[in-house]
Amino acid sequence: MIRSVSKSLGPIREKVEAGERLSAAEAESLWDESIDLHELGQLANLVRERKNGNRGYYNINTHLNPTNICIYRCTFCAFRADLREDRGYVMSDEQILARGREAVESGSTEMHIVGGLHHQKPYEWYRDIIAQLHEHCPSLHLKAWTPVEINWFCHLTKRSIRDILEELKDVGLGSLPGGGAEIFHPEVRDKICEHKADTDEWFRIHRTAHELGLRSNATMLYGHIENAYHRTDHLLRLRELQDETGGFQTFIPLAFHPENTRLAEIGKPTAMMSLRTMAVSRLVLDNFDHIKAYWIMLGIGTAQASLAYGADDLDGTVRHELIYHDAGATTPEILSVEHIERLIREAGREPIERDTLYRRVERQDGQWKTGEQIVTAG
Ligand code: V47
Repeated sequence: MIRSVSKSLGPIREKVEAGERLSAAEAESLWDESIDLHELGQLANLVRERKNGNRGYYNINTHLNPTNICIYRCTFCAFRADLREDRGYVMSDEQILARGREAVESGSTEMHIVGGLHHQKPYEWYRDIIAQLHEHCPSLHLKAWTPVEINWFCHLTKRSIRDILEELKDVGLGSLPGGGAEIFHPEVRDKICEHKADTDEWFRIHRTAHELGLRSNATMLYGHIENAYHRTDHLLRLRELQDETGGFQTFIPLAFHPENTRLAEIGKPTAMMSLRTMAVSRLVLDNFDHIKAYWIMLGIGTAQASLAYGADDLDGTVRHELIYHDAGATTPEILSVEHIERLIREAGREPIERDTLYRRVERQDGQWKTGEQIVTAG
């Protein structure tokens, strides 16, 4: 087969091998499709192995989306509903607690909680979801509410970010998930989600969370109307806050799923685009310990391949995911531990069950405990 001549990574390779940081121009150049994807992947893999050795992480987790009713109409979202729509729902306290108990019984160490901004629900409803779950299911780490919700709580209560986050932490909030980031650059953000928490607010909330000792994640929604410049800008903004606080744990590139959204005419990003995004993220975010390949939206095959293109984590077994499945994700709703471990082993990695804070989970006779912190180098 004749392949077109690809551009060499040249000086970028030398910099990465020497452990030096890439400039903005170098970072942007990595999106050029004439740069050989496999060479890029090899370089990302070097960083991945330097930081995380041969480990392939996963956790046992459950999702909870207490309501899909939302005041916002983000163009990429298939999950939201209006109050009067048949598909609109709000979970009762009993249903939420039943989910918590089911999570504990099924061995979950984490509950990932996000949802719509319901205009008739006060801040206290959202706060008490955390308080009640923490009271009745204290072993579950509650990774909950993105800056979009926190910003809404501040708006509802006229209280400061710090005040809200301190209270949520006191009642049981464990960390913040990475959602609501979408694309930070206003040229894109103003077109896809103009009303919700803006970029400065997103960063202010994560910075405050980190100052309060809460760890958090970050995401990037790619494969819609953004381009290489916007994606690079997104990664560089994250790298800057991470230099300042060190509070991010994981970066999760999220492949856009167009079905049932207002951007339905756009095709899904290809596997090649997803692998390139994984590799570029690993190379640019030199101060992030982990890059996650979220199998639910990547598809199982691409997620597994990502373990050789910079990613070190497959997220979890996952239960009750709605946001991507409403947008046409065809992945299963849950993977068994055996299945996820097999995927990691087949990729040549050693499966490690971790908790949300990347501590090794040890299980015996139906019980689990967290062992030592897994040390990430570099
Ligand atoms: O912010 C919504 C994205 C995010 C679509 O922190 C869509 O461990 C693709 O943040 N197609 C929420 N993406 C999910 C999220 C997340 C997922 C997994 C792990 C973690 C973590 C966080 O989902 C939203 C938005 O960017 N999203 N609709 C869609 N149609």
